[in-house]
Amino acid sequence: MDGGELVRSMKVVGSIQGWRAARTAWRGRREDARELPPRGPERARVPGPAAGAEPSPGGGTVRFARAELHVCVTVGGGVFWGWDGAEPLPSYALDGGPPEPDPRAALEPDTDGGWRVVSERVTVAVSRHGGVEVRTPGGVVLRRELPPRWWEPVAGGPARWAQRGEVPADARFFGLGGRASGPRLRSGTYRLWNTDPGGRFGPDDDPLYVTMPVQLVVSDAGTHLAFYDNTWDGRVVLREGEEGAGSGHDRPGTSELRMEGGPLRCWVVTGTPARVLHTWTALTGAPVAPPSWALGPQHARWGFGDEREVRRIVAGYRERDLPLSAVHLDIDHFEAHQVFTVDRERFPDLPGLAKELRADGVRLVSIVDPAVPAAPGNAVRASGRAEVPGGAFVRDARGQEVRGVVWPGECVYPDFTDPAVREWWGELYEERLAQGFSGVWHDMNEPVSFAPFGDPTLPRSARHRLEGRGGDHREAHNVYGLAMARAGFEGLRRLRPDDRPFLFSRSGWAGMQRYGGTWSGDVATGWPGLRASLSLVLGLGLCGVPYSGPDVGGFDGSPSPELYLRWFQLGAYLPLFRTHAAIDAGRREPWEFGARVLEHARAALVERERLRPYFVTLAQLARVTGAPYARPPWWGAPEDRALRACEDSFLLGDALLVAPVLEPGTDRRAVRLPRGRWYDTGTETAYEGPGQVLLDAPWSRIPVLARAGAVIPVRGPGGRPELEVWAPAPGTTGGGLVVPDPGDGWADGEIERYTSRWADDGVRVERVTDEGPVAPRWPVRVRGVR
Ligand code: NBV
Repeated sequence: MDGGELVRSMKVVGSIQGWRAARTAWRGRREDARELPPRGPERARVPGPAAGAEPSPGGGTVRFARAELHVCVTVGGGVFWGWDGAEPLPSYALDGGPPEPDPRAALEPDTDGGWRVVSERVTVAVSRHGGVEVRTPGGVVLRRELPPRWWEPVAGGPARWAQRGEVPADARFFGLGGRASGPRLRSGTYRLWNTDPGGRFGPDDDPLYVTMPVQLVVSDAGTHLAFYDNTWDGRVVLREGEEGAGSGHDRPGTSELRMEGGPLRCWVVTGTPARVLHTWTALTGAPVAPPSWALGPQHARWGFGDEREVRRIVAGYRERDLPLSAVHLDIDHFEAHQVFTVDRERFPDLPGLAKELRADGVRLVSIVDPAVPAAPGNAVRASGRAEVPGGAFVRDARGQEVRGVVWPGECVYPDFTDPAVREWWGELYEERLAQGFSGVWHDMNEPVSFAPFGDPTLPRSARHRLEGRGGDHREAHNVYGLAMARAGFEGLRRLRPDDRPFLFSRSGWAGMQRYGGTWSGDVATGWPGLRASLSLVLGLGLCGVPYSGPDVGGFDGSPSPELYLRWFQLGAYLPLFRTHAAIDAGRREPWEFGARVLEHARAALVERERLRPYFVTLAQLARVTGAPYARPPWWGAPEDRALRACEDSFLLGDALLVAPVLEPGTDRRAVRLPRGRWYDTGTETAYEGPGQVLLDAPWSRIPVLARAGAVIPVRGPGGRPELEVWAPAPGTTGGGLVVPDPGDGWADGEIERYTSRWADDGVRVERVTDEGPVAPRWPVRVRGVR
């Protein structure tokens, strides 16, 4: 079948699908109407006045007339509070149990009739009406939550609640998962409900696939992260504050969270951005480092068609001397779009193909969709019914398997919130491994069921096991992708205990970094889509998910050569560097856009490979520290307001400042520099920050600056590792951390610490050890010395 035929056949399938989708959407709506009747009259409640308090480790419980609040400061300096008996567990976000309470923190009466907990890193004050303030040790307020409000249905059922918080007038909001309009989240409403926007999305589309009730807030007073551990549907209304220009009439920034149900509990973590991310990933789990090959260039497309085309693409890279690390096969390699199958006509010998590509240094990655065809002959469905007690699939309140419509037609959905289902599903990856795949790419796991109207997902009344507690899709929806990632990750780890799994997932929630990364999803081809793809990577990184990247070139249509090139140049500096496109979109191979684009795309690919040891270092450091590889420019200087406003560049680790071109017709662009000396890596010209400089951005490269003193591990001539060292500014010193590749197993990388300084004979670089400074392990090349 050629591409045209494929698109046509998809349209025919589309019409049958359309009819089925309409039918399932109606059924879902009927089921919801029966099981989730309208809430009816509600009673509003506020905590009322404080009536007393009892201390407990790390804090205590304050009793109010109509509610109670438990506050606890933990050893890492994280603050937890929960209303009405809400405790840290159970939680899908936390990695194991919560940290221990800080033994030195205790609840004590405050001056105004309230209580407070004073600890080394943070003070929490509870007002006598149930407001909660988080202050720095110096007493500056970082966040003030007003007393919450609940609305309880008179006839029973989950209470809705709202909590309004205030932050300093100068504060800026980031995070909330992957948002296309950021990275700075402007005043507006952001929904917390993982959603496939359908087809493609631009900066105005919200919500998207990964939403999280995680806010990172940066202000002059300090940085904090607030996490409302609640998986239900909700909305966050953000309003940036205004400063009264010294008049003393500042209007604080506000964040109002309204949830449809679930516990009212919150974690707040304070400190520098680095400290905040460290504490956050200590709480929710270390980001698993992808194997080194997954830090190289990757090529995907929906609709390669057959193995000949895959070979043609790989040969195209090789013949043109373009590095390539992996090729991803989409749903078109399945038999009739059914997960865990192979279309043997088009891919007669997948293990053979995988072996052949592997010999060329190219891995195969497979898409995995959660929906399993409901057709009686489907082996996965039969096994899910037979092997999991009670069956593996989500059921409705009357015990019937819930059906949805996806690519293979009518489908059923594994209930990944059941440990037995996760275990069963994980075993299915054996088939993928046997086909020769080295990694997996989870798609459609919001989860999606095509719907001509309403929400394209499962009915809200669908039942889930929720680790044995039982509940419905209102609670399980947002963690469906997270739990699927856990199933895949743990399955792969059991099946190949010596290999670190490579997994990335379209949907997810707080904590997904424990199992892998994510990607942009179907970002619209166009300059706004290019900008949105940077916003997503930066926002997710601040929520603890450091490994992600866009569909380079955009998902749909055909980018102009210029747009493709600029996307490619940005992608080369992002953790997941992968071209991808829809089945009916134009080509995305670097040689399809003319000789000029090919030459510059090659330069970007070569530079990415040269920087591979640096990416390995960043992946290992992310695991240990939680710091994302790609960070907003204010990362090291959150007090610099001009940097806080800067959304068109990012820091790659500590050493590099990357300034992608995000607009057409550009050959120069302004770059805002953090303090200190920075070298344009293209010309080695030095610039002094803080401030703004205008730099050349010809088609051949985007501005990338190196921090003076930086020590960057790179692949030198002949592929040998070397240290690229950028001369410190006179009178200053520098340095950097290097983690040599520990391989694709579970060995922890050993962190090497280097210093750089001027000595009589030039720039001297030393490795710091317990025994004192020693010579670096790798050859050193000094740059930036004129
Ligand atoms: O599997 C097909 C596509 C995939 O190429 C894309 O990357 C995913 O985001 N998938 C969505 C399903 C089809 C969407 C129209």
